[in-house]
Amino acid sequence: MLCQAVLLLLHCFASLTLGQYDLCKSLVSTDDGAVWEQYACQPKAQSMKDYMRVKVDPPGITCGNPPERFCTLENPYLCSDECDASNSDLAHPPQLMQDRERTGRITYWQTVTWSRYPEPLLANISLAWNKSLELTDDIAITFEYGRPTIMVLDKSMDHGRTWQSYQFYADDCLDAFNMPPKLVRDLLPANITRVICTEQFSRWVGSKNDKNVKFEVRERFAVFAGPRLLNMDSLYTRMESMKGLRDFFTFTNLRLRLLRPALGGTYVQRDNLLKYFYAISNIEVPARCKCNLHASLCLLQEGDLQCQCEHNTTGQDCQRCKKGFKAKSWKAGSYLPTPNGSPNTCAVAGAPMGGGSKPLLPTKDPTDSTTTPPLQTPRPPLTDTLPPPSPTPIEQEELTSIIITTEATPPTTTPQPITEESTPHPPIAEELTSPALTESPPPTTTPSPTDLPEPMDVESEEDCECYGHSNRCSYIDYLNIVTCVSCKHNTRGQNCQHCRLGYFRNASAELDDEGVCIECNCNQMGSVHDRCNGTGFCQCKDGATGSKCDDCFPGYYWKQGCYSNVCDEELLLCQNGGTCSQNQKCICPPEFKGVLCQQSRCEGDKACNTAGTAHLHFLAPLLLCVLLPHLLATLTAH
Ligand SMILES: *[C@@H]1O[C@H](CO)[C@@H](O)[C@H](O)[C@H]1NC(C)=O
Ligand SMILES: *[C@@H]1O[C@H](CO)[C@@H](O)[C@H](O)[C@H]1NC(C)=O
Ligand SMILES: *[C@@H]1O[C@H](CO)[C@@H](O)[C@H](O)[C@H]1NC(C)=O
Ligand SMILES: *[C@@H]1O[C@H](CO)[C@@H](O)[C@H](O)[C@H]1NC(C)=O
Ligand SMILES: *[C@@H]1O[C@H](CO)[C@@H](O)[C@H](O)[C@H]1NC(C)=O
Ligand SMILES: *[C@@H]1O[C@H](CO)[C@@H](O)[C@H](O)[C@H]1NC(C)=O
Ligand SMILES: [Ca+2]
Repeated sequence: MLCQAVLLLLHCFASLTLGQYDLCKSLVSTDDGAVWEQYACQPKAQSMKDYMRVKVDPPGITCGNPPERFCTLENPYLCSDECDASNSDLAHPPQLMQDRERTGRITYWQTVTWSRYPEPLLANISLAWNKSLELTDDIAITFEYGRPTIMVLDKSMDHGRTWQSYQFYADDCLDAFNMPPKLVRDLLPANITRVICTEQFSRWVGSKNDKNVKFEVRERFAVFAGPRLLNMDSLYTRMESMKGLRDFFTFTNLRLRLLRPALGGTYVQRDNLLKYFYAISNIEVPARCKCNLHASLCLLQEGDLQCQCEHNTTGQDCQRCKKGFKAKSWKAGSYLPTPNGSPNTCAVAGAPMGGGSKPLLPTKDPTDSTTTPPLQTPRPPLTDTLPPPSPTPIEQEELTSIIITTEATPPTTTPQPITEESTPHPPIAEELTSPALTESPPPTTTPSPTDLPEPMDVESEEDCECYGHSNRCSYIDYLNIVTCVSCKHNTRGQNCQHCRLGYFRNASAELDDEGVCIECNCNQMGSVHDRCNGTGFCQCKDGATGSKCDDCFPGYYWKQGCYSNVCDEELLLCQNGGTCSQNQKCICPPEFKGVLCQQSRCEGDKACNTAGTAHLHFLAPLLLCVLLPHLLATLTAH
């Protein structure tokens, strides 16, 4: 009965904490007694911002020395904030890109403003780990006052000796990099490692609406594992077979090259350069240590992350055999065959080369208590951010048989907090600076009427040019401009020379034509908003395409908007004889269930014999009871 209780407990822990390739070895009972089985294993995904070293360039790019005032793009007249490096409440040092913001206040690194326009405002952010890492989810960089209109993400795989571009970002890719704009989802599986330029994260949408610039890892994984990453086996299989795929996600350093700040959807207005700068509040890098599938733990030691190598390998990345083992027998572990992979253990010097996927037989009596490792208690997730994309549950039979784990000790060193949390900003009186005369077009967000003097009607006709869309002008003393009022025919602007939002310019009509502005007519379900660009193209939601966003990309189906295919004939095949209905669902034969009919309905040992796991039935409850004292000791010690 006790044994059953422990089994139950094990069950719970296992299903909470174990994913695929989480274990390097386990003790299994066979006809010959208990033996160690070895598996390919990898550490869990973590939030790597905790371990990164940040450097910004050029020197003097961080604001506050000397203290400087800055404005915002949304309201260029409101310049109430100040950056002062000598005052901890008003300083914006680089560490604020990686802090945990425990007080709930958003903290950010900020640069000087673009006061030296037209000289470009350039900044480099270098992130170093001194450890090979593998991305497990999207990199997300959060910009607080608008995303840059041009930037590049670079990576290095050799500790910064050589660099390569990872992704280009621009509001106009052709103009900035002479590259056609692309989306990850447009890439074919064979091209998924292609370096692209994307416009998705650089266009002006307001500084509050979308603050993140991403490097899309999840979307690339989804090409192989399906939209919800359910078919991880397929991804892991590709990792082994597709040249360059694993390396594509591997890095030791990252570098952001910021080349032009947010401009607020228009061009640079030279008379108010205090609203142009970069501000980053967070850099999220979800990744795992690269340990060549030879370690399930990666710990901070002497300031650096280190794989805790198994399979008689050693080195920071478990990249060679331990002393006393044949150097030439080293091989990275393999994800194949699924689900446990191959450990490719190092061969003892003097012994024939081996390894492969065959489990190694034990050399010691596992019941000898001195060699029996303690049960590892479940580690709490290290981050509260993105979960590792490894949802494949371990088979039930396996759970009950896997007891054991690595010999490594749990982390004792935890990352130090980077800075002391500074106290919140004291409220600063809002203040208007002297008004700036804007070059046309005027900003779409005008200062609130209560802040501005009333415009006066203009009597003289001569300054009032409205291209026939209005016959009335106002003089705004405050801005010293004459502007048309009540522009008709869906026009707007100082001279009614622009189209209202939601309309675009009719190329074949003169400026004074009543039909000069054509309605965008964006499909409500398919587009992000009802505005379009100068040639009538709407901005489409994920999956939608066409000038009005009323079509779907391949791999998506239309149902009041575009949704990713649940199944198709290519990558998302319904399994076990299921048929795909309108790309929306698999119709499964009665014995199978799951999105892709991948799961058998029969549970447990009710006449469902799956090859490969059969030997695990040999697990003797006796073994568990032998280990019970250890289990209980470990459990109660926490
Ligand atoms: C950023 O890094 C690149 C590549 O090393 C270098 O060419 C450039 O001068 C750097 N820019 C700044 C502002 O330091
Ligand atoms: C990087 O890590 C290696 C291995 O842990 C260590 O020997 C080396 O000193 C580290 N280098 C730096 C610059 O921290
Ligand atoms: C994908 O690669 C093929 C050849 O490898 C090429 O013809 C095609 O244009 C590529 N597609 C994209 C979207 O880069
Ligand atoms: C590693 O080497 C040690 C010492 O020779 C041996 O006891 C152990 O079983 C080996 N482990 C593996 C996974 O081969
Ligand atoms: C564009 O302008 C031309 C010339 O005035 C006019 O004939 C045409 O109808 C306009 N197009 C639309 C879609 O309004
Ligand atoms: C509008 O967008 C379409 C599709 O993205 C593009 O081909 C066209 O050049 C754009 N027009 C302008 C004026 O930006
Ligand atoms: Ca922060």
